[in-house]
Formats: sequence, C-alpha cells, structure tokens
Amino acid sequence: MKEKIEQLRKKVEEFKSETPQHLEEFRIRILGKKGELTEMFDEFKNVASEEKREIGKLLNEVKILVQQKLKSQKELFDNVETGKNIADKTLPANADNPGSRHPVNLAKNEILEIFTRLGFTVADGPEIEDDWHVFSALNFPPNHPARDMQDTFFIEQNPDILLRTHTSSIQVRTMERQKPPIRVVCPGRVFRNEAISARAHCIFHQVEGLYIDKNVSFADMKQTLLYFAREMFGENTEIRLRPSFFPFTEPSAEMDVSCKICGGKGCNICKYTGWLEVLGCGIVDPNVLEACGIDSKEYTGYAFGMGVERLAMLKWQVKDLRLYFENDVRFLEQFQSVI
Ligand code: 2NL
Repeated sequence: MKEKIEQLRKKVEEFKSETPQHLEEFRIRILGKKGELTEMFDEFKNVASEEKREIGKLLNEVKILVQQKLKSQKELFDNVETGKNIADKTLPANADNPGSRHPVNLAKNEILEIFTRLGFTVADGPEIEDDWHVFSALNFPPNHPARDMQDTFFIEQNPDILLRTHTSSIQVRTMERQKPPIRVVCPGRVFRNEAISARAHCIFHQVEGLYIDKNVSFADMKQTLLYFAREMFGENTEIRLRPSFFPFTEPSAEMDVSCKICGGKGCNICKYTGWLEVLGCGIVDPNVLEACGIDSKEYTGYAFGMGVERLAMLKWQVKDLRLYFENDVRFLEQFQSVI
C-alpha cells in the first residue's frame, strides 16, 4: 500500500496538463468515483490497525498534493485566457489571440507597396521640424494662415521649431540631399492644431509622393495616380481631377475616385455624388525646386499627398475617425483576417 501511494505521489508531482480537458481527465482519474486515490481510501478500511496512522497520513498528504496541483494548473489556464499570464512567464504565447495590425498601418503599408512596385523608394524624416522644411522651402508666403499658432504646434513659442503639419518636409530634405531623378514616397505622423471631431484629429498620418526628372508631365502624374487608385480600390475604379490650390504645386488638383459602395449611383458614403475625394496633387512649383537646389529649367516634377486615416475610412467604410485613435480592441480585432 505504501508503495502504491508513493507511486501516485510521484505521478502527481510530475503531472503537467496541456489543456483544460487534459487537466479534467487527470482529476477524474485520481479523484473520480473509481479514481486511483478514491480506491486507495476505500482500501484503507482493510489496513491493519497498527499501520492506519502512518498510511492515513500518507494518503492525506497525496490528497492535498493533488488538490494543490489541480488549483495551480487551473490558474495557469485562467491566466492565459484572460491574457494576464502572470503565473508562468515561460509559457508559450496564446496562439489563439496573436493580435492584429492597426488598420492605419495596414492602409499605409498597402499605399507604400503600390508605389514601391512603380519604382518609388520610401523616405523618413523628423517629426520636429524647422520653418524652412515645413513652410518656406514649400513656397508658403510669410503670412500664410498655416503658419498661425491656431493651425501649427510650435515648441516653446519658438516660431522656428514646430511639429510638421505635412510630410512634405521629408521630400524637401530628399531634394536637398539627392540629385534628380527622384522618386520617393514619405509616410509619417503629422500634427495640426485642430479640434477633434469625427472627421479631424490633431495627430494623423500622411503619405506624400514626389517624382522629379526631365520632362515629367501632368499626364505622367494622372496615369500613376490612376494605377494607384485601381490597385487600392479595385480594378473598375475611375478617377477624376478637380482644379485646386496648394502653395507648393501649380497647377494643383484634387483627385476623386468613383464610389465603390454604390458604383457611382450615389449613397450616403459619397454624399450622393458618386465620388470620394482621396488626395491632393500637382506639378511642383518651380520656386520649390529652386529653393531645394534643383534647376527648374532642366527638371520638372509632380507631387501628391493623402491622409492615411481618410483612405482607411473609405476602404473599410468607417464613419468616425476617432475609432482609429481610441484603440478599442472590439474595433481593432475586426482587422484580424486582413494581412
Ligand atoms: C493633401 C495635399 C499635397 C503635395 C502634397 C508636395 C511636396 C513637395 C512639393 C510639392 Cl516637396 N508638393 N506635396 C503636393 C500636392 C498636394 O497634399 O491634401 N494632402 C492630404
């Protein structure tokens, strides 16, 4: 009897459950009606009275050991399930919940992938910038409203140090550093001193693009952006360009894509116009090229810029921009299946 108890003790000590079901089977095998320990307690009746004290003690010890084991193994599963895996840091991650990429990142990656397929490279730059790279080099007149405290975040009231309001500053740095031909896309966070609403946020993401070479035309830009629109929103997508104004491009345009929700018939997403505005673009103003050390008589170029949150809203029909900033897992986990 003593030997049987000892064998059971070893078995219990060595036991490690792989799944909650496995743990329950273990419990039944030991403590169930016909369980190994239950049967030993039954046999206890037949133990000689001089041995009862010793055997009884051993049996009770094993019973406590089994209960402790069941409790600690159950805790492990509970912790894994609730994500606070505090009991055993060496356990493998819970493969059922590997997390998901943020939709803004998914949209950004897709935009960058489309342009890199066309030969664009990706460039990066600082979020804290100076007036030159954000405004002056980009042909903003001295009294342009974007330079106002109301629109731009300045650092310690210093009018020369600010948070970039667009990623064009990366392109300015690229032009200063590199000779044409230049083909870059510049993703990044940008900052604007705006009230937060369903359509605007003070921090958001942009991707801008720049192409400079000899004889680059408006038609080149149009065809590249048509390719982009069809890759991003589907092969039947149509585009239209409306005249617009930016200080850094001339001529400038805004690009709409045909609404894929209603197929152009009109719905509440496109506000019954059949078109969705997705980006701004234009031919780089010669003043900008000259400011960045590029001969505007030899070279021309086009540029474009888009808000990543806005494209992500259109792609997945999200009506409120704030969802992209709140990080509510009930929203984020809906993007699990998107690569
Ligand atoms: C918009 C419009 C645009 C650009 C960005 C650019 C950059 C350089 C020179 C010229 Cl370095 N242009 N960028 C051009 C046109 C439009 O963005 O609505 N973005 C969200």
